[in-house]
Order: sequence, then structure tokens, then C-alpha cells
Amino acid sequence: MADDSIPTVPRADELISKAFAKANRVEIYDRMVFYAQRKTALAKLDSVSATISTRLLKLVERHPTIDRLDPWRRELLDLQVGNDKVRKALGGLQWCTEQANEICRKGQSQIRRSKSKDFISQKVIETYGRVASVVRQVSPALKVVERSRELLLSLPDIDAQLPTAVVAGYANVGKSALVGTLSTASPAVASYPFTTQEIHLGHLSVGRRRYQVIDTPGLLDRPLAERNDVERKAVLALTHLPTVIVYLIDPTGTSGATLQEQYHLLAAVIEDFPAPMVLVRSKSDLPRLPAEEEPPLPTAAGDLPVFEVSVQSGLGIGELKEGLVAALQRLHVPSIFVPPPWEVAAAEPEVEPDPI
Ligand SMILES: Nc1nc2c(ncn2[C@@H]2O[C@H](COP(=O)(O)OP(=O)(O)O)[C@@H](O)[C@H]2O)c(=O)[nH]1
Ligand SMILES: [Mg+2]
Repeated sequence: MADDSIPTVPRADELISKAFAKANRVEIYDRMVFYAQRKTALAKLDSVSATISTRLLKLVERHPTIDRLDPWRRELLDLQVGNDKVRKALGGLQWCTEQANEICRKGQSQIRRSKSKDFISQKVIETYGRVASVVRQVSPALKVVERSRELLLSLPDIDAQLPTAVVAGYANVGKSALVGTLSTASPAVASYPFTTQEIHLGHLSVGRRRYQVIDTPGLLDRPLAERNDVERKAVLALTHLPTVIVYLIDPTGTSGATLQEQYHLLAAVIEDFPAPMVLVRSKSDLPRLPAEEEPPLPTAAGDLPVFEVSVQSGLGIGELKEGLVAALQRLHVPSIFVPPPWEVAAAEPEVEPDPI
């Protein structure tokens, strides 16, 4: 997504010293010493306002508009930084460029009218001071934008418009093996915010269609009720993606989890996640319990399609792909996320900087 291009965010004092250092190198020649001094002073202030406004406006323009972010990223950004805070911070930076330009322009107009060398050097120093002060005022806003940038850049490279299979189930039931088999290339690993977990992101191509496959070790392996509030919201944010949950059941006993335990989690995942689901019984190349010794599926899972597969022998993988793709195609995928007009209005930059 476009967040690759969010430029690095300077600290207020860095921006100030960079702008002044650059302006201090400006020197305009004129045969008349006084005119040389006056033209140089005017050009220095041009340089200061250009450096500051270019840098700040680039930050504002290249930061994704919150209301155009896909709902998954928007939710995670809200959890991490607070979307209102980010909106205000961006508004604050915009305000700062306008103030800095205005201060320089006023300084210049007084310098233009002056015939005194002392007045001019005094005015340059005074204008620098006023510019530095408005930039310092947005120091908290710069920190907020930096946190927003860090979060957006750290997120896994998930395309919120692609139908996505999220693979869930106990540890060692065969999730990674299955995601590896379904994926065209080897899955990319990325950390998932607010959890200590990583997710593995692969792609499944069928004909010209592409789908995402996400392996979520540790995200969907225990009921959400056992997580803290932020973690729970971060995991639930996955349901903002067009998602089919693939729940793996290992009936061989080799994973270390009993069927009772796996069904208990299955019932919790069904309850926690409002997403269509397919069930997969893994490792079908291995011996399993006699059918009569298996506990019944949770009632809520009674009508779900079940696929018996073995990653080892390839058995059932073709059927699973077909069934999964059919479920993925039935998902409603918003073509482009377009915000309602009242959200656009609310996103208009504020006039004052955030006084945090
Ligand atoms: N025999 C057999 N072993 C499998 C199969 N799928 C996975 N395994 C093994 O089960 C273990 C756990 O698999 P893994 O994919 O890491 O499980 P995860 O923790 O759910 O990701 C590994 O040793 C795999 O080699 C299968 O279809 N057949
Ligand atoms: Mg795994």
C-alpha cells in the first residue's frame, strides 16, 4: 500500500536546525553592500519557509487519509495511536506550515521597507525565533505522526481487497504445513501488532484469481475471552478483511490436543468470529481414532463443510482448494473503500495544533 512512501518524520528541533542551517548558507550578491544584505535576508526567510513547509506538507500529503484506510488498518491504527489524534496531528502540521509561511512573509515585508542594516539583521533573528516557536508547538503532533507511520509500515503486507483464508486451530495440527501447500510462494512472516505473535502470509492462485492465505500461529489458538482487551480487538480486526476461516482439526492425537479441546476452541472461534468457515481434518495419511470414539462436533459447526486432507500425501488437497475458493468467491469484497461524506468532512484538518 501507499504507506511505503510516508516520509521519515523529523523531530521539531531537527527540522528547525536543518531549516536554519540551510538558510544560513544563502548569500545573494549585489555590488551595494546594503542591497546584498537586504536581498540575502529576504532569501534566507524564503529558504526557511520553503524548507519547513515542504517537509511538513509532504508528511501531511503522503500520510494516508484515515478515512480512506481500509477498515483493518484503520482499526489497528485507532488502537495503537488513536485516529482522532492522528487527524488532529496532521491538521496541526498543516497549521504550522501556514504559520511559518505567514511569519516569514511578514518579516520580509518589514525588511523590504527598511533602510537600516541593524533593523534587518534584528528582523531576521526575530523571524527565526518566531518560526522556531511555532515548529516547537507541533512537536507532539510530529511524534503522533511518527507513531502512525511506524505502525502502518510495520503491518503485514495484507491486501484488504483480496479474499483471505485465515487458518486457525491448535498448535501442531498442521496449519503451517497446509498454508505452505496452498501457497504459490513461500509465505512471508510479519509480526502482528499487540500480540507477541507472527503471522505468515501466503498467496493462493487459481487461474487468474489470487487469494491470501494467513497462518495465524497463536492468534486463533485460544478463545478471545482469555485475551486482554487490546489484544482481543487486534485479533478481531482480522474480521474486517474479507475472510473465510479454515479451522484445522487434527484427529490423530499427534498434535497433543484432544478432540474435546479442539472442538471447544472451534465453538469459541465460531462464536467470536462472524466469518464463514470450512473445517479441515488434517494428517489423513496417519491412523486416527475409530469414528465411534470421536466426540460429536459442536452444534454450531454441524452444517459446515468438512475436508479430509493430508499435506504429506496430497490427499484431499485439490477438493479443499475447490471448496475454499468457492467460499472465498462468495465473500463480499468492497471494490474500493470509499468513505461516506460525513466522514470526509470530519477528516478536514483542524485549524489549531493538538495541544497535547
Ligand atoms: N503425517 C503428517 N504429518 C503432518 C501433516 N501435516 C502436518 N504434519 C506434521 O505435523 C507437525 C505440525 O505441523 P505444523 O504445520 O507445524 O502445525 P502448526 O503448529 O499447526 O502450524 C509437523 O511435524 C508436520 O510435519 C500431514 O498431513 N501428515
Ligand atoms: Mg505453525
